[in-house]
Amino acid sequence: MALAIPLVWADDHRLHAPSAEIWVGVRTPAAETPARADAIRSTLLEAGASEVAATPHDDASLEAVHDSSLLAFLASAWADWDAAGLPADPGQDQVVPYIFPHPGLMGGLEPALPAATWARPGAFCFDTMTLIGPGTWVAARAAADAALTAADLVTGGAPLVYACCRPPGHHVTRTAYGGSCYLNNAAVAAQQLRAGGAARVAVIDIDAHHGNGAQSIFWERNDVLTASVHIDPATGWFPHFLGGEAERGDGAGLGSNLNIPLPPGARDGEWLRAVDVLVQTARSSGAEALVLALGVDAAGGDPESPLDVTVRGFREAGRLIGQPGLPVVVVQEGGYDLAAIGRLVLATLEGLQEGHGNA
Ligand code: SP5
Ligand code: ZN
Repeated sequence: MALAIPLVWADDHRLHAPSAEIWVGVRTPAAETPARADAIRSTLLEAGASEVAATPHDDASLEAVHDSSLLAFLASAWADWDAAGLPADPGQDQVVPYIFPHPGLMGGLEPALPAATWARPGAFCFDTMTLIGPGTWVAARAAADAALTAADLVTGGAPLVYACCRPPGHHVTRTAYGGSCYLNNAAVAAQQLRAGGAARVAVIDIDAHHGNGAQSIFWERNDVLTASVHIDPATGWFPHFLGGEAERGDGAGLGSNLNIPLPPGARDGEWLRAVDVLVQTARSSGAEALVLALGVDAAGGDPESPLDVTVRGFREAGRLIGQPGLPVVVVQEGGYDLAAIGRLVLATLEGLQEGHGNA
């Protein structure tokens, strides 16, 4: 049976091709590469998926979840870096932060935007691994457009749509980027579903890493439930400072955030029980539509996580998420095993279609 879930695609993802990540001060090979999305696309097309081109959306859709100062920084960061001569001296051709307005530095004072071009990235970026090159903004914008296009299709009545977003997005907060992410595609999609008339939406994040971005963006809101299963950051994994089960939201959003951290080596059984809890929580929250932040880096063999989920596990996760019969916007997040990424995404989408029974 051909895959009935359409693939929303933007060629412009290839314009973002970071040559490295700076990790503990060392230049290491980039894990988040153009080959990832190209591998997923060819697997899905082979499985008979139809392809829809991402359509451009205006900045209002981004401003609903991101500060305009973050958007303005991202849009001009590389051009500013280049204009400041940094590619020639000291010889860094991508935007990398070096000083951060750490809360312990500022003591509660509001940081002003630094005059020096090389000091500005730290005001918006929380790690050293998320580099900006000449095509990063156009690519990140295209990924958000893919998520928005998928959300529009779902608002228009499509039951299940997959957006092949790259670069990924789930680590980005309202004001700060990092974790190989620049714009929070899943949050943008959730907000777009709300604007399209869904009274409540749930973001279910099964990427191996904590979905700290949507957690933060919707922290005080109860119209968007955020729920994430991930490698326990307390066992030594990114994003290190967030992702514990005590984080439940605040104010009106208290109880509308759910984290299920798992230990290294967790396999299908434990992971699927957690996925099921996320799905049941989304269902009982009254969500009328779901956003699935689909990272496949929880798979055994992925270089960026010690979780040990199989292809069958991902298929079953898809089935569980499809079962409530809610419309789902699927947004691509991580997954770094190039040999496996296509079949992991395909298995999840096949499971989703099967569980939904209505694609
Ligand atoms: C979207 C997504 O999955 N982002 C996760 C990024 C987590 N990266 C953490 C990298 C930690 C250091 N890895 C060492 C290998 C350096 N190439
Ligand atoms: Zn991840």
